Amino acid sequence: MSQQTMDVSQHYIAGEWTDGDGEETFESENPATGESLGTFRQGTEADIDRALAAADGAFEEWRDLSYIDRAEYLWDIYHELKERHDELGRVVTEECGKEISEGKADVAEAWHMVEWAAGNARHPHGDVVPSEIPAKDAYMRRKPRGVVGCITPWNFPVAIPFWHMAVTLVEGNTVVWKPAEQTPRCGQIIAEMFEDAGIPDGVFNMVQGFGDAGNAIVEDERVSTVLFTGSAEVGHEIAGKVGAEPGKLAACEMGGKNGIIVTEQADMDTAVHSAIMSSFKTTGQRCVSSERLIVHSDLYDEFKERYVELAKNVKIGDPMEEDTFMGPVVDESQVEKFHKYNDLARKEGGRVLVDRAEPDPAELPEGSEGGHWVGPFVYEVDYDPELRCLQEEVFGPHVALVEYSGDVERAIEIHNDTPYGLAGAIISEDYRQINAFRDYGEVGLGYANLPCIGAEVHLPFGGVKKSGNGYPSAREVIEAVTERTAFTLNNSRDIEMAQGLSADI
Ligand code: UN1
Repeated sequence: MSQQTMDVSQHYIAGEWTDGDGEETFESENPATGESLGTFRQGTEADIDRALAAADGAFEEWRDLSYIDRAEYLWDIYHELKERHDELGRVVTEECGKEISEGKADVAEAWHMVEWAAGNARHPHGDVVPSEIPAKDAYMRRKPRGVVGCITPWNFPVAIPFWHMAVTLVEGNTVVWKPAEQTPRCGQIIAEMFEDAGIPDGVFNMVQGFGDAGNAIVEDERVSTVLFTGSAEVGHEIAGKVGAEPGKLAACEMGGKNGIIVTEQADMDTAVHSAIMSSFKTTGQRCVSSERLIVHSDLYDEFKERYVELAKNVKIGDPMEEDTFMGPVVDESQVEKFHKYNDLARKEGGRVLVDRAEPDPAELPEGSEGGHWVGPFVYEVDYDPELRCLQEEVFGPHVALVEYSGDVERAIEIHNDTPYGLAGAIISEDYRQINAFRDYGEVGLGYANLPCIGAEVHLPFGGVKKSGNGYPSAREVIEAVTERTAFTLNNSRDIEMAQGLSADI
């Protein structure tokens, strides 16, 4: 039965929609209004167990298909994502609150990833390696690892599931996926797409739910790789657990306290626009959003004036409207965290420049009383490595301006002074400064004269330091979901060995 006709949406396990084991349900909520978007079954450990058994059982047959046959299922989904671009973009916006151009971009990013993964099926999948011995062929081949557990966040509820799953499936693994509890409807629609594409039963399984369901995936011995994108707290816990089990892998991409350096050689328009985009798009809720702007004293006052002017005026409003710049944050816990960090910044000596933290209800859309609304909070603070407001991720439109003087090395030092290292940017017309940041900026994703958001899917996406261990995304995910076999073949009857080793007995 189609999921759309059910009162309570189900899990998709072993090619069937099922209520699962538990009695409990939860609601998906529109963060702009608080309205319910549907009721969903809450997955239990027993549901995860069944899903893993299905994935495990389906693995051998799926693995034995050709890459190209496996990719065919993904091509169907690619076309469906494209055809339903506007409609799905609206679903994304309705469920996670980001404004509509971003809702649609989320869907586009998903099909870009599917295109990359499915197209990759016709590319070489290994290396031919020279041998010391002329009669020997040597090469590296990839093999799927088995059952892959995917745990994805709400802020890219369509794109990130495909970052995890598209390459993973084309490589011949099977999947158990837990969508974010804030965006179960996107999870359900994606599961329907896999069903419509006719993917063999058990190859793709989706269980809705919370942390306990995610944990059941992480801890199960049938899972060979865990892919996680989300908070640092959960990611570090997963990495710790999985790391303790030999043979199992985790690739986790977590948050950041991302910074933008504006040097004395910056073009001011580029600086101001890059900073505004990086701090306020998605209402500051990208893992790559920038919460620190490190600006040279020569142009600090001018930058501050222009940035503050824009921050005071960006449109907070109905995320479904094309001219809205920022919508709500996803839920009340995000609102509380944001206010808590704004208070902390004040306590730590932050001088507030823009305080739209509680936006005027007059500027908000109808029904906003039930929603989760915040707005830009911008302050300047004297750099001090002890300040928590410069170290800890807020995940909201909370931005510190920090003035520096001296050379670019000083800016990079301030930039690197956080436990994180996901994304960062430098705004400068001087290639030497740019290259210094490229070489010494502690980031997985570096940008010059650009916002530090908006990575393309075929680039490696992941962080250094506490921002990640591994790349649960894009091109690099292949490393986490495949085994490498170094295979050598002797074309002669003589056994000749490497390093001059004799085979004489
Ligand atoms: C995230 O915020 O978790 O680079 C992912 C970007 C997007 C992905 C962001 N392509 O902004």
